[in-house]
Amino acid sequence: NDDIRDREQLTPAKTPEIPKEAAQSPLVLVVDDDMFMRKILVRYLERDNYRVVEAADGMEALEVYSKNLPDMILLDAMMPIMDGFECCERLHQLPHGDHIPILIITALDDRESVDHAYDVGASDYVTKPIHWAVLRQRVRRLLEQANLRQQLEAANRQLEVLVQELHRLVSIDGLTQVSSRRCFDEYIEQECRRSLREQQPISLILCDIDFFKNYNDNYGHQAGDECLKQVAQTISQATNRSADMVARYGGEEFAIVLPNTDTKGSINVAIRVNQLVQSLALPHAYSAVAPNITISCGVATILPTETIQATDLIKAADLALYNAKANGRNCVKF
Ligand code: GH3
Ligand code: MG
Ligand code: MG
Ligand code: MG
Repeated sequence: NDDIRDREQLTPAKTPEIPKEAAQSPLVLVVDDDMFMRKILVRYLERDNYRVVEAADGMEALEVYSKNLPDMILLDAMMPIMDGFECCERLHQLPHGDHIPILIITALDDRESVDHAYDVGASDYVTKPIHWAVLRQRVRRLLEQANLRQQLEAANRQLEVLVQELHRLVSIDGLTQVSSRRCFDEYIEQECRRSLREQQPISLILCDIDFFKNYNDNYGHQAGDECLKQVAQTISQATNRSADMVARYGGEEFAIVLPNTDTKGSINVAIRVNQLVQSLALPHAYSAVAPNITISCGVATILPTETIQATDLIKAADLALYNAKANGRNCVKF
């Protein structure tokens, strides 16, 4: 029953239109223990411009597959030692094998065999004697589907890269490379909720550059931008826990979120930040407080409750910053 239904089709007058011109035509693995059957399949496929590799049994199929990584497989069901069903299952477990299209070719057309073929992951099923017109369309269809799937996967990977890039763009402040305001807003809410659950204090430091308008007006906006970058970097260096977040809160204001940090700890961080910025020694001849760039810091700590939350923490830090400005600048207020 390994016969061909229409032997005349072996030598058709018409030139085949399958497949289209491609840089490299698809590679098909033909697995059949019947050499005659194999040769006919190979001939048909080659006539349709496919490249073909062969295997005479299940074990050989696994080897040839791994060596050549074909684009699809025509797999005979009834073979000694390892039948097509087991071979199909094993092929899917090989590297790159999970989505390989497998077309099972068999004389078995009882319901159990058909179900078995699909259960072990065959893409499709054709019965012997082979109807070549149907087989070639199935081969083409399966290769098209596999191709579409690959394109879809590639598009998905590109999309993932774009989403990551987009996420980076909205999370990081473009000028200073610290976290963005948007990121800060999300993070402080999230960490306040965590602090509430874990009954831990959370602190916030708001830093504002002193007399920065004067700096811009006298040194120029570009020098101002450069100064912002350096101050942002310095503030980042002053924090050391991975949960600490430095963000650009506004134009020349930076926020430092300090989860699990009490008043004493956060004041220490603020003092360190204030001193590090001073020791940067960026000249600022137009500051009324020092001959170099300085910052004022407002510190606040809360132990969140159902009613005391992120907005209260921000309000308190903002008020402390106002006090630091009112108290002569270049200082830390709580
Ligand atoms: P104070 O000590 O009270 O904070 O005085 P100040 O001059 O720093 O405060 P003010 O809020 O009046 O000025 C802030 C300035 O920060 C105004 C604006 O030109 C400048 N600024 C805000 N964002 C940027 C920025 O992205 N780049 C530059 N170069 N300057 C900025
Ligand atoms: Mg067989
Ligand atoms: Mg300001
Ligand atoms: Mg300022």
